[in-house]
Amino acid sequence: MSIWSQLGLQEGTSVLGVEVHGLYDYSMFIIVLVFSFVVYFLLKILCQKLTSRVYLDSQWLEVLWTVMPFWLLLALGLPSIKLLYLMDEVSLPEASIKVVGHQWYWSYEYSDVRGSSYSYDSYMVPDSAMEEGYRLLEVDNRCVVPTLLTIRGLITSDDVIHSWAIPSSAIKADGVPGRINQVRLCFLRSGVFYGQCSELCGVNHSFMPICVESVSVEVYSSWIVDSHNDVLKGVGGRPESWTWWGLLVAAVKGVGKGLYWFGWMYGMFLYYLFYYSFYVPGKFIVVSSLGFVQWVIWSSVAVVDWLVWFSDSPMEAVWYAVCAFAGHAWGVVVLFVTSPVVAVGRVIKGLCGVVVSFVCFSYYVVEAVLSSLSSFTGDSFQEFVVDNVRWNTKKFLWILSNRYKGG
Ligand SMILES: [Cu+2]
Repeated sequence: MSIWSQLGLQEGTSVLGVEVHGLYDYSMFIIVLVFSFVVYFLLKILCQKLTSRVYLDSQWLEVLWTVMPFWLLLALGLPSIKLLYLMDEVSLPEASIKVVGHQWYWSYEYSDVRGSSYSYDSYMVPDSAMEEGYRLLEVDNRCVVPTLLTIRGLITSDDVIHSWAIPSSAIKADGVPGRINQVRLCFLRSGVFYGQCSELCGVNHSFMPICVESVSVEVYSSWIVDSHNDVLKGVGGRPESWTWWGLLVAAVKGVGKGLYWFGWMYGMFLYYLFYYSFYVPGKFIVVSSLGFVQWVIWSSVAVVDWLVWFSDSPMEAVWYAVCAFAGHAWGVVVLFVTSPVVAVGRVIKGLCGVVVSFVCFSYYVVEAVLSSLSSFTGDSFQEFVVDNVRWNTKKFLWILSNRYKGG
């Protein structure tokens, strides 16, 4: 959360939070640079003795102050757009949490584990009941999420438009009645993270804070299964209602499905492996080298032929070579004179080839610069996140399956 006299953003608590923090620092660097530049010249102009009052125009200066801002704006805009699109990406979540905004409290619903629906309301703790925690930010029931596990947040509203926001993890999504917005909840560490409703929703808009508690996967899975068990017991159901026969059928079905998917994935893997490792490069090499090899062979034969001739009768061979070159040059002139359309067509074709290669090359360079620009986190950090999310996912599914068995 923010503290008094804090400059800059809160420390990131999700990958996107860290990325947004990086983007902020990066943008501030450019902005401060531009600002200092402008202030320097402003002062310089104010303090000078009008030595340039007859300076009328300068082409290169015009070009410079058009091109430089263009590149600066591109450097600011492109990484920002890339992050904006990444924010909408919810990749393969393990579970969903439904967040519903009300006037003026939030409610959280966990309904994709055990087939039951476990939900509760989250009200702000009023000053009179406050014992510890932060004023106007603490709630009676926090939204519980697992650490380093991908969870999907589904955000909607029951009455007017609200907005569910956690600044430190770069989450902000409007809760619109009749619509569902989704965000990715993947916190980097355990802790309590605060936010506030960010869409004016009525008189108590300032008093419906968001408080997320991120706990380890073990704690989360036990908590969610226990809560669902309580719900199921409450409605008279048996939480561990399973039979050996049902388990056997499910196991056979599961194994069948697994085999099918495994076979399919393996088939696709082999197909793409072959296609991209052998077929595409092979085709490229054969097609591109065939013409070249042909040209090299014919040219070598012609050169050797000519050398043999040269050793026999040098004058004749040299005279022939000169005539051949002159003939070629004459041929080009004749082509331009007799059929100018064909000649111009060939020239345009050649020029188009050059332009296309240049555009492709520039595109790849820009692409490389972009991908290096828009990531403000290092490789080791990304590896850490990916490894931990993968490990936590396994752990989560393993704990859940054990609990389903009634263990
Ligand atoms: Cu609000």
